[in-house]
Amino acid sequence: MHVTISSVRATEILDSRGNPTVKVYVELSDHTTASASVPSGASTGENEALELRDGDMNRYHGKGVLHAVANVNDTIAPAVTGMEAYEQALLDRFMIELDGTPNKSKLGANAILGVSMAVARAAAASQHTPLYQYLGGAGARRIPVPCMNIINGGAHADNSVDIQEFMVAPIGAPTFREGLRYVAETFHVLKGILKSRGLATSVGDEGGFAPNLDSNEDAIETIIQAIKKAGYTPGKDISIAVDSAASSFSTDNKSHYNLKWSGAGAMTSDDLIAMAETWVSKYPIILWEDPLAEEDWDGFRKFTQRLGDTIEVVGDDIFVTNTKYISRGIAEGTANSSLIKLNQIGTVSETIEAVRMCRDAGWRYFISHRSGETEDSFLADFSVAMDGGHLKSGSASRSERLAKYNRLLEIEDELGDAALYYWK
Ligand code: 2PG
Ligand code: MG
Repeated sequence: MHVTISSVRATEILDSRGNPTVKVYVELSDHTTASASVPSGASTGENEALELRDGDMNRYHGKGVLHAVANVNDTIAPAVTGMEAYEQALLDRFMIELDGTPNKSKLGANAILGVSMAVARAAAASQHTPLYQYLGGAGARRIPVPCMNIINGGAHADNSVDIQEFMVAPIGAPTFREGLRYVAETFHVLKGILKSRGLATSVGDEGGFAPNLDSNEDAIETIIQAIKKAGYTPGKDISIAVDSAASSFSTDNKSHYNLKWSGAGAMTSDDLIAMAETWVSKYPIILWEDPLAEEDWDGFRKFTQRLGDTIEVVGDDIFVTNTKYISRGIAEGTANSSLIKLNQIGTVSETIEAVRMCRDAGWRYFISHRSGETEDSFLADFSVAMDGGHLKSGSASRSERLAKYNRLLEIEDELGDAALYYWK
């Protein structure tokens, strides 16, 4: 059956930080309708696809997205109307060519991705198939381990912690639902511990607490205390994942760093690697993202040589979900996993290609939200479709974070006995 795109329309909405973003509505020839909203990062990689912002200082301090909206309504919509709705790869390829730049800077990755996601969702609905099955096939039945970011630092919070994210991963839970409970309970216990120490329990951009701790290491020790107090065994029930987002405290984007917020001061790549080795030997850390800055390819490789057999080493800002950089990483042994963010590359199909490249190389991949999010839960379905095994969608507060976790609960219920959940 031929189902075609009959209309596409975009509008400007606000994300979880109160900044404008793009929402796209699609209608198909069989009258199916769907919409999708685009997320936005704060600690962005230099080589990400371009997020088109108006720069008009009279609106939202320059952050408006009316140009991106107009690009959808005036350029993309007329061009894709009449195209096959089920041919996601062709649609995405067509939009990439319509833009014609290497980083989607003409139409904006926010414009293109909104259409790409909305069409995928509409196509799934048109086939009466859940989005995770439409994108992942009948075998899509593994629910990812939720890596819940319960202490926020770096560019996501105004506190004394340099490392951007400290996540808890319920690796020993029997199901996603139970895993989510393990880490949500840990989040609540952590709140009590912070309170008892007279520390702030207000939250950062991703819903984790953002206290002024004594040191970066204090964050890990406090989390371990919370895991135990919640009745779980660190390393068995719940392990720890870290995202340094090291570009945000690098002074040259290469090999020099300044852990400025905590006051720990200047460090080299080698110092950071040595610190990580100590932490990994002392604490139940299973994953470390962006331990070094995005141009520190040598440092990254050294880090992976030293710790890659023990933990998952994830590149985010260095790979920006782009097969060009991931392939270099694979060739050079830069990491053993890539972060996967839809808006870093700008279409659903290219994101799937990045995942495929990781899988083919025996790498892992870590599906991720952005620090600026919306109530859209596309990511939850996407993570199940990609069989990624783990995702990060922030903490157990802020509804834009929970929208994804709640959708995963729904998917697990829907799959019933067919659902799989495990850390590997
Ligand atoms: C990251 C992300 C998401 P941002 O660094 O991994 O947690 O942050 O969206 O700000 O890039
Ligand atoms: Mg990151």
